[in-house]
Amino acid sequence: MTMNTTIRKLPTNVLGKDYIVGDLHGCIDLLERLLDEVQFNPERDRLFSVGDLIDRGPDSLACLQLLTKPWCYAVQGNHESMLLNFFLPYLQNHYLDNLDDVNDTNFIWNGGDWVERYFMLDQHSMTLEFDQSLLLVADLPLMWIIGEGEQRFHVIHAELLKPEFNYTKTQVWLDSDIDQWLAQHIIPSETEEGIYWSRTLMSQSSKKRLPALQAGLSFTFCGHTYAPKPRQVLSHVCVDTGAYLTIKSRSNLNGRGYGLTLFDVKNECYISASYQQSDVLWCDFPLVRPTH
Ligand SMILES: [Mn+2]
Repeated sequence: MTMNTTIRKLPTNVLGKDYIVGDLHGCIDLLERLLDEVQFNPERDRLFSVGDLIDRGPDSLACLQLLTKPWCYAVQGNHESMLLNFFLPYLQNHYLDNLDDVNDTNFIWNGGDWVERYFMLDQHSMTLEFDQSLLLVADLPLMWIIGEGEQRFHVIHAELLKPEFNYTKTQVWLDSDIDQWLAQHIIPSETEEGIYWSRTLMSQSSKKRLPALQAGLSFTFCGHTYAPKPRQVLSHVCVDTGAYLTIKSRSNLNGRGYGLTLFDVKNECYISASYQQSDVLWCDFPLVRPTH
């Protein structure tokens, strides 16, 4: 169930920089380190979140409160979708009998247990600050389109795959399809869920090699499927590098890679911060463009 099926558009940022942040999952402190490092200017710069702001990490509510900032834009991830499904009866009735009644849902098992902190049993409701954030989540679009022509890019949570995708005949949605969705204010229902759930392109288990570039599709920043570093597949640029994984020391995370990634669209580079390193890592990431 999705509360909001909209697709929204913004002009190119001619004054400042646009940054894309990977799946936050509550890791607000890593984001603060990164914004400090790039000297983020809230007057001129913009921050785009690929969704999954909540669950698993230390402070999900603080991540949702980013949505009150005029410089922050986000899309709905599958975790926000699960949150909305979980609270759908509450959004309609403004009454919560008991959180335990719904504790067997996927939402709680996937890291949503943080919401229990904001439950007020005696009033059969959530706290005011939680309610305010929940309404902001319900208003999130599934996709942002930014700019025109060569400057254009998109922000989604997962992938822009057509339902009939297979590896021999590449089928991803193109700018022309997306422009139609925008004009009609709707994303086709058979596509909508894939935009925040699909892992076909980014799945590490996939042995098939797909080209970086898809003609006709502008750069599309996404998250959802983590890897040690960002990567480009069919014009999708996945910036989820598993921020929450670095909370606990894990042997397979030794060495650089993993953490929270902040991508600078204009300069085609990114920085990443992890709970296991005190310094941040800067890397160039030249996007693959069509050759003329
Ligand atoms: Mn996700």
